[in-house]
Amino acid sequence: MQVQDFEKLFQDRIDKEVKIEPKDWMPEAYRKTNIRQISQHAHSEIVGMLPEGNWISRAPSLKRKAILLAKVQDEAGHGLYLYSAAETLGMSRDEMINDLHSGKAKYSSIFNYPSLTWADMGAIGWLVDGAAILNQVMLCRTSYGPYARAMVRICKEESFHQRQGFESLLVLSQGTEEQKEMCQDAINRWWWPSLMMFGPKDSESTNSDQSMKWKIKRKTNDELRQQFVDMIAEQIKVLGMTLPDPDLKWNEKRMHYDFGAINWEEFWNVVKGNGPCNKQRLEARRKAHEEGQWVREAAMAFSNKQKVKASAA
Ligand code: FAQ
Repeated sequence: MQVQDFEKLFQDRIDKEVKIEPKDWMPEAYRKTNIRQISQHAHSEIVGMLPEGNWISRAPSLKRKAILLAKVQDEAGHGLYLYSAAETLGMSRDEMINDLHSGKAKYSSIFNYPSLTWADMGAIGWLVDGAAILNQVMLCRTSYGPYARAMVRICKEESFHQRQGFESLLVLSQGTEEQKEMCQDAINRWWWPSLMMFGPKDSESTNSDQSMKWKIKRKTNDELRQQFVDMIAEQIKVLGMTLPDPDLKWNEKRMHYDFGAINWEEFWNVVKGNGPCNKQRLEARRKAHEEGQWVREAAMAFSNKQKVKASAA
């Protein structure tokens, strides 16, 4: 059979909603784009622990601390599921991590913004996890089997993350004047970067067309972004707060909210490594990796010992 025949059979399977599994034939570009997306997703979960990790020791109560700690641990677990899913496509975890540390691999722009106050923990849970969920619910049906299955588990945890964020902001929104201001300020700072999480607008999205054909993505960046705006524009009413967008308005004709222009220059600047915290985030990850070297060595030594024992038995 010619390559074109394989490609046709492959596309037929995708069109029939049959999942692609690690040992199946796949076009090299399908493998590469999945490695790119899944590893970037994994890096985002791991780097994404940093803005919230910053507040674990300063949470205002034991209850809040336990919730935040559990959430940050969940993100670590998500990163590990996703690295495992990407490894099934033939790239080693070491290579992926080297690419993150060298700045070659991307991770979500959102984690390059600072978490300045306690209210940021609520805003991250509500807005950042809220945006992540919409994207990830779609990915539960992505065409690559190991990625889709990882997403099912991840989504269950993400919905708890979003709820705890909303509830934390709800408490602040009903508190003192100072707490209300802190709540509004956090929403103001996280709103626009959250909209950027969905990626460039469709007309600028280099990967979307092919990823939609291969059903890696099921909805475009702009479709998901609109879904997010429609959801949050309603939820904010419960908080009695406002979104920092004078152009946000229900459009009866479109049956969607209209919203203002996103600052794409800021987005690309952050993606290229020049956001407020890019350098700090990568330094923190490199340091954690170096400091964990002895743990990896000890684990390898233990595993080798077990293998020797097993072969002697
Ligand atoms: N940041 O052609 P497209 C989370 C890049 S998880 C940085 O549209 P694509 C959980 C893109 O890579 C959040 N770069 O790309 C959590 C591409 O460059 P490349 C992460 C971005 O892949 C919560 C170029 O721009 N979620 O938050 C961004 O078709 C709280 C052109 O873009 C995922 O990764 C961005 N925002 O669509 C953790 C979900 N957007 O690679 C802790 C999986 C785009 O060609 C605390 N990923 N770029 O050099 C996806 O669904 C997709 O990759 C998109 C982008 C939708 C992000």
